[in-house]
Amino acid sequence: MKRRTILQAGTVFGLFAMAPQLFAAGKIKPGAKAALIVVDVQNCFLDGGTLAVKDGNAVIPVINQLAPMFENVVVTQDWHTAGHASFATTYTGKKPFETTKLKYGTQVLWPDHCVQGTEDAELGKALKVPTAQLIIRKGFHKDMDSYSAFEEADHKTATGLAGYLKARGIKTVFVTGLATDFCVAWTAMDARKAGFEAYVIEDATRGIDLNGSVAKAWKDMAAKGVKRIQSSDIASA
Ligand code: VGL
Ligand code: ZN
Repeated sequence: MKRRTILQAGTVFGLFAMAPQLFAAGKIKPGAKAALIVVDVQNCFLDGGTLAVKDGNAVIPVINQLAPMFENVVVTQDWHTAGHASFATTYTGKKPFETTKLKYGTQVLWPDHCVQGTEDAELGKALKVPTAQLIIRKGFHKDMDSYSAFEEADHKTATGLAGYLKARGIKTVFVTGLATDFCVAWTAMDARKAGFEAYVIEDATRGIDLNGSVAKAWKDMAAKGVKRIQSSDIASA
């Protein structure tokens, strides 16, 4: 009994010793080697948008509160061409939320959304992340989608985000935004693939949920070592 207590205490001590900057009164302190990634908080995914995510606007106050706790903030925008390969209207006889086979695999077909240069593709007006250092746009190749902020749907074409983060000495990413089951999940999992530690801040995300895709996304993310936390787990510097 006594021996066991000592072993457990040792393990906890070990955790603190390995990553002291990460733990402060049980909270995570992001620090200089962490980045907040704000995924696709654009009009298209907000109330009244072309692909509005249910309750999507609820992520905005949470992200606005988190952003000042991070030294590094990256924002993404879904940024499609007109007639994009992910739009149902590009194909005859296809409806939104059906799928088609493209060169790189199965593609869900969406309503036309987030077209480059339109009001629909602008960042949500209520989003306040003035300290963001990079806005990365994705999904701009007409024939290929890109849910992930790291690589496009062929799982080969890089967006450049991994290189940018690595060049800046960033080791950990905290992913927020829309939608949990598509761009947030793919971004978090590709962050792991690129060698980053990855957290998803659950209350700073909302999902589309096609046939249980939110539950599946959490399961897939856990399998890849993505950690699921709440905004209250983060401490300001
Ligand atoms: C997204 C569907 C299509 C997303 C983007 O941001 O999660 N979802 N394009
Ligand atoms: Zn899209």
